[in-house]
Amino acid sequence: MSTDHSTDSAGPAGEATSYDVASVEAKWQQVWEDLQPFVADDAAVLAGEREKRYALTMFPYPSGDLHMGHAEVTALHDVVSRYWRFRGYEVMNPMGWDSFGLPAENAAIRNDEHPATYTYANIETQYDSFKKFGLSFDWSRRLHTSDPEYYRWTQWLFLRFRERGLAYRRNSPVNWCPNDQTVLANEQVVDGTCERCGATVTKRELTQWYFKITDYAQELLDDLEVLAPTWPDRVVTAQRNWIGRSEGAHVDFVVPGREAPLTVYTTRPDTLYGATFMVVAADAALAAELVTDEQRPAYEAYLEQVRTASEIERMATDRPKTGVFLGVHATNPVNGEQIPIWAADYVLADYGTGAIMAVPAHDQRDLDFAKVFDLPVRRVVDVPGTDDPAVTFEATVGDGAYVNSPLLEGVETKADGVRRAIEHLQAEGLGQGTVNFRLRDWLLSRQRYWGVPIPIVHCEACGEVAVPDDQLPVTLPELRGADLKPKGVSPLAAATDWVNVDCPSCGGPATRDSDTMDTFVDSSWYFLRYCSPGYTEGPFDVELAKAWMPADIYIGGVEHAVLHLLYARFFTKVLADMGMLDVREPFAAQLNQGFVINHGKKMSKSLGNGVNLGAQLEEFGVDAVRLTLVFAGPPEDDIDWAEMSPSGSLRFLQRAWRLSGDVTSAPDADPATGDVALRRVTHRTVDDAQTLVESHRFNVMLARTMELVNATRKAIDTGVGGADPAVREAAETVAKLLSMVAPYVAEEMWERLGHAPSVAHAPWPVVDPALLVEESVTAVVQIQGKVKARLEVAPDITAADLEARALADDTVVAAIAGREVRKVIVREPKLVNVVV
Ligand code: ANZ
Ligand code: ZN
Repeated sequence: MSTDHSTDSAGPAGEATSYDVASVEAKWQQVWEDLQPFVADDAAVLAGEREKRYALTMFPYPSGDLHMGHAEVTALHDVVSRYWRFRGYEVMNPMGWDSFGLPAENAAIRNDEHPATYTYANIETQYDSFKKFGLSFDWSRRLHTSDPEYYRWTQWLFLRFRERGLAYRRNSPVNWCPNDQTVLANEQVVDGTCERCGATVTKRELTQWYFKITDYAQELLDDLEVLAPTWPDRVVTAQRNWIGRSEGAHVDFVVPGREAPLTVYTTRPDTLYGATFMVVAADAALAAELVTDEQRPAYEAYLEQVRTASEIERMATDRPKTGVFLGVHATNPVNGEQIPIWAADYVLADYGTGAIMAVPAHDQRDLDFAKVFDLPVRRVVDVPGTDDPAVTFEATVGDGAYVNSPLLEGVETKADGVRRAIEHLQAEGLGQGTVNFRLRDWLLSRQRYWGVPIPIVHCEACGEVAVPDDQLPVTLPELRGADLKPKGVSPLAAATDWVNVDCPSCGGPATRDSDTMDTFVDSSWYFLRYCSPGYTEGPFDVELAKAWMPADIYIGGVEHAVLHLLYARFFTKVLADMGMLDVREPFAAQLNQGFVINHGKKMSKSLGNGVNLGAQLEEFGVDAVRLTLVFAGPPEDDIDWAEMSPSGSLRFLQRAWRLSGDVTSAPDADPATGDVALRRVTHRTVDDAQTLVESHRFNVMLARTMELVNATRKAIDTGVGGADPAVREAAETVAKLLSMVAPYVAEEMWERLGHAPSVAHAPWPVVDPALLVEESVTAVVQIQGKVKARLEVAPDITAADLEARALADDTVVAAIAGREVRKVIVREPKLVNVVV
């Protein structure tokens, strides 16, 4: 590759003033291949020789080659991983592929290729790209979830979960994607549409496998407190909302002529006197049971209408309320009133008890319904400053004095009212205080081909029979040439040779379960397999997992805030209960990167604004692209590639590299004999870099590295000169800091500075505290001649650095207040005057 970005011609001694990016990349790839500098040493961790750090990044789906998003997340991740290695930790930094699943299967169908062919070809492509990208992965731990050696243990885990009552089959209405022809977990339905393809999701009655994640609802919620300090707020909040704990009561309403009462779940038992009707979910079995013969035709017609409505329509709050009277009444337990029971679709069958008491005065949905069907509205809380909802048709929800509620006379707050009401209900045997969760059990079976076969056999005599452990894995049949298009039943069901088996229990004729598992099952434990990827006695070596877990950081996309992270937490808790782990949370800290966008928009095929990673690497080289991504801003922020300057990054890298050619002292020169001013800059930079990397401010760490490059250049050209040992110390520090982001040029510098074999093996610079106590000078920043800020800066700060420091200062930014900066006059090190 030619680098037309090297602006300088030959230097004074006729030496090259720029390096050739392509040949440097080729050279170091080979060295790393031979050295394998990043293989984690299990023995060192087991023996307690070194403290461990487990750096984890979300593993990719093998659909196509790597893109800018992968480049960003892995570039950020590599900073942390390399930094920990420098600091002397034994670092495990593994990578693998989430290689089962719908994306691969759909792409394979589109390209008329077998999913395995497509998947494994893409894995190789991505593997090569990762290597070229110079990442410090431990490739000896590579895994693919679609390998039988891996999914054997996914099946094994399923069977252990089943033994513990945590995996079970039941018949119920499920989310159905008519396009992918498969069921979806609640978590995969986004605003009523399929997360994968966007089709509107409908409901179907099917027998499916579930994981009983609801058994862990409270613990999954409670432990968010533990994670809150080190996990992004939005992830913690999303999980908390998804688990959706609410406190309320079950209240029993007697239905004359029916033995069992009609139980509702309510968060407002204090509004019982205002319950003027009841609503049962139209599609709940209860509605069909309660309806009178006379009302049955009307009910059935309505049910038909509800069934064809999508979940989005049903959940829309502004949608006109519909429903049908079931012909029966219930008795309000606090005042004995007979209130009508209706069926409607705004009550959901699978939440609470699938039935509610409607309090139209204080719940807008109920009020809208009452308005349509002309049902009574009775206010029971007089919220100050509001009018009667029966008149305004605006439900009130605030605190206020209870009215029309003999039991709650004198009570002033909602909290007290709820408490008093629950006490009364419990004392009278009319109800119970209770806790309700929005979280449902995790539906894990899928009617698709490219996944883990469920290791169950169905026998007429014995029922459901687990495939014995010694017969695992139940391998996925190849089905070459078979039609894998979605048909509503798994393609495996048609593979008679595979499906028909002898029952493992009685030996009679039986059939295999033909569903496959949701890919989120695979990714719920891959981080444990990395701890002992070749292990054959179980899913992972328990001792090694105990030694390496938890992952000390998990870096990846915020799109996994709910699904993957919740499932992985669930698996970890179950495995801890099985005695196989001694942590109950898998990921100690988490970082979500922003998106790489282009011209203000998300990159997409239809907009034609995609940026091709391969082309960027061709043009600017790996280091410049990585540096651009990491330098762009805080890791959580989006990066607009159109506003980036990878050519500027490359120019900076060339400048840094030139330092290594200007150092003339010997590799073992004692820095203590060098220039103190430059040493101060170097040591301050290292000290700050530690804090900055640990707080994930990688971009600022790079800015400081750039300042160090400037200071070193100044020392060489107009200061102590290249022979001073402090210049060597500074240049070596630049190489080390840069190696976390731009490993190729860093290696090249390191070698030119007389070291071998790799900067990855170099020790982290030891900060001398004596060099941190620094006489600094106070620089004054003025705007239009008025003093706005004072900065403590090094006496030898360059004009450019001082200007940058001034313009980045929070008070100065605030004082500029978005106005255009016309001119900046710098008198280093004491004055900056900004003209706006
Ligand atoms: C009476 C009431 C009066 C209610 C009032 C609210 C306000 P969260 O907080 O989400 O748990 N509800 C219960 N089951 C339902 C279902 N299957 N489908 C739709 N709505 C249902 O919400 C609980 C509240 O949502 C319950 O409290 C119930 O309405 C409704 F002034 O009961 B409430
Ligand atoms: Zn049998």
